[in-house]
Amino acid sequence: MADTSVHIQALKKMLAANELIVDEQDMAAFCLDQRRRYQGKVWAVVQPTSVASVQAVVKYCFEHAIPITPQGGNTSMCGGATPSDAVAGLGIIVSLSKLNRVRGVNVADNCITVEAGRILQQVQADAAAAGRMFPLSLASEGSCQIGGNIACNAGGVNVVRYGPMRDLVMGLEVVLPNGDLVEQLTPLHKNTTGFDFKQLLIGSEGTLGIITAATLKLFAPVKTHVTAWVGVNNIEAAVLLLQTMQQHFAERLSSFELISAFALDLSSQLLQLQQPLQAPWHVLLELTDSTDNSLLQEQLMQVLWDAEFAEAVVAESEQQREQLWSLREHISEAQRHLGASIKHDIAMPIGQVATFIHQCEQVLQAAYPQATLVVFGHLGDGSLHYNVFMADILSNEVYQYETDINALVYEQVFAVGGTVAAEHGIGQLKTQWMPYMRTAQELALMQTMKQSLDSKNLFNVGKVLP
Ligand code: FAD
Ligand code: 2HG
Ligand code: ZN
Repeated sequence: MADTSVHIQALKKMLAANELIVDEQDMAAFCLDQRRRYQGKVWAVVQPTSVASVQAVVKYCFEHAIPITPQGGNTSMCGGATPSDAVAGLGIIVSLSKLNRVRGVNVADNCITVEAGRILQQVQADAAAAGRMFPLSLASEGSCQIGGNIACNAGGVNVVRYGPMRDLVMGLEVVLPNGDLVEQLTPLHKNTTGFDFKQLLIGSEGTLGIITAATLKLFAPVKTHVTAWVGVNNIEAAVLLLQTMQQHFAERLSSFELISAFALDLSSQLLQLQQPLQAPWHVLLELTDSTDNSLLQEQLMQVLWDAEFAEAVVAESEQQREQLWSLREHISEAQRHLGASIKHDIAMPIGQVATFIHQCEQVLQAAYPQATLVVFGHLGDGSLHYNVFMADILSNEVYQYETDINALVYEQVFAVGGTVAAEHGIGQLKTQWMPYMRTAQELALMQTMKQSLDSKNLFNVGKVLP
C-alpha cells in the first residue's frame, strides 16, 4: 500500500479525534459487508460529525485524488458500501453514522429534515413524536440509515401505498465529489425550476456525492391496521387476491407480501413460532386507515369470503399482528442458516410474476436439480427475492455457480420484461448486468453525468457503472 502517513496527518489536523479511525481492528467492521461476502481495504475511516467536516475531507481527497466509499448502516445486499478491489486499499470510507441529528420538523408542510446518518427506525419514531408517520419500512430499519436508503432508493413493505424512497424525498443536501455543497432542503411541494437534481442523487449509490441531509415527506399516522395472512394454492391466486384487494380497498392496501411455504418454514423455525396456516404460498397483507375505522376488519373478512379466499387468518390483536409481521421480516435472517445464497432482487410486471415463477423453476430444476429456492417478496409492487441455495454447499463455494445461475434466472427475468435490481441496488454485485438493463445511449449518458460530477472518478469506484 502507498505511504499514507502524510494523508493521515492531514486528516488528523482537520478532524476531531472522534471523527477519524486508522486502527486496522477498529476499521474491520466497516470493511466487511453484512453478507460477509465483500472485504474491502482502506487506510482510514472518517466519521464526520458535521457537514463542514464532510466538506473538508472530500475537498482534501479531491485535491489528492483519494477514492471515497460513502457508507451508511452497511446493510447493503450487493456490496455497495464496501470498498471495491478497483480502489485496492488506496482510499477511505466516509461513514455517516455520527452525522445523525434531526434538523427540524415542519408540521404545516408535513416534512422532517434529518441528517443522513439518522437510523430509519429513529426517523419513524421522530415522525410519530410529531404526530405524523414516515412510511418507509424494511427489515433492516434498526440499522440502515436515511442516507443509505436514499442512495439505494430503498423499497420495503409499504411501497404499494407510499412508493419507494424516490417518492418520499422533498429535498437533499449533498457534498459533491469536489467538496462543494449543494443545499436544497426545501419544504416546497411544487418547484418546477429546471432539472431535479435530487432525483439524480436518489439511487446513485454513493457514486455522485455524499448525501448529508434530507427533507422527507410525512403522512398522517395510521389509526387502524387490519392485517391478514392468506393461504393460496398458486401465484395466479395471489395475483388475483392483489387485484381484489386493490379493487375493494384502493389506497388503503399498504402491504402485500408473497411468501413461499419453504420461506415460511425457515422463519417459523428460527422464531419458534407456529405457522398461521398451511398452504403452498402465503400472502401477508395489511390495510391501513388514518381514521378509527372499526368496520375495516369486517369488510376485509367479507371480501375474502366472497372472493373464496377461505384460508385466512386476520390478526385479532396487536401482538398477533406483530407475530405475523415477524414471520415475514425474519425470512432474510432465517435463510442464512442454509448457508450462502445466490441472491436475485428482481421486479417485473405483476401480471408476469406467475409466468416467471413457473418458467424459472423449470429451467433451474432442469439444470441444477440440487437447487433449493427461497422465494418471497413485495408482490404488491411486482418485486421478488428469488434466492438460490445449493444443497450440501454451506459456504461461499456456492458462488462458483453464480455466473451460470444468474444467466438462467435473468434470462427469465428479461423474458417477462423485468429488472435485475428492484430495491437493493447494483453495488459491485451486478455491474456486469447494467448493459442488459440499460441501452448504450443511457449508459453513455450516465458516464457523462458521472464525469461531470466526479471528474476524477473517486466516488464509489467499481460500483453501479459497468
Ligand atoms: P449502506 O449499506 O451503508 O450503503 C448502501 C449504498 O448507499 C452504498 O452504495 C453506499 O455507498 C451508499 N451510501 C450510504 N450512505 C450514503 C450517503 N449518505 N450518501 C451517499 N451514498 C451513501 N432494502 C430494501 O430496499 N428493501 C427491503 O425490504 C430490504 N430489506 C433488508 C433486510 C435485511 C435484513 C437487510 C440486511 C437488508 C435489507 N435491505 C432492503 C437492503 C438495505 O438495508 C437497504 O438497501 C438500505 O437502504 C441500505 O441502507 P444503509 O444505510 O445500510 O446503506
Ligand atoms: C426483504 O424484503 C429484504 O426482506 C431482504 O429485501 C431480501 O434477503 C433477501 O434477499
Ligand atoms: Zn425486500
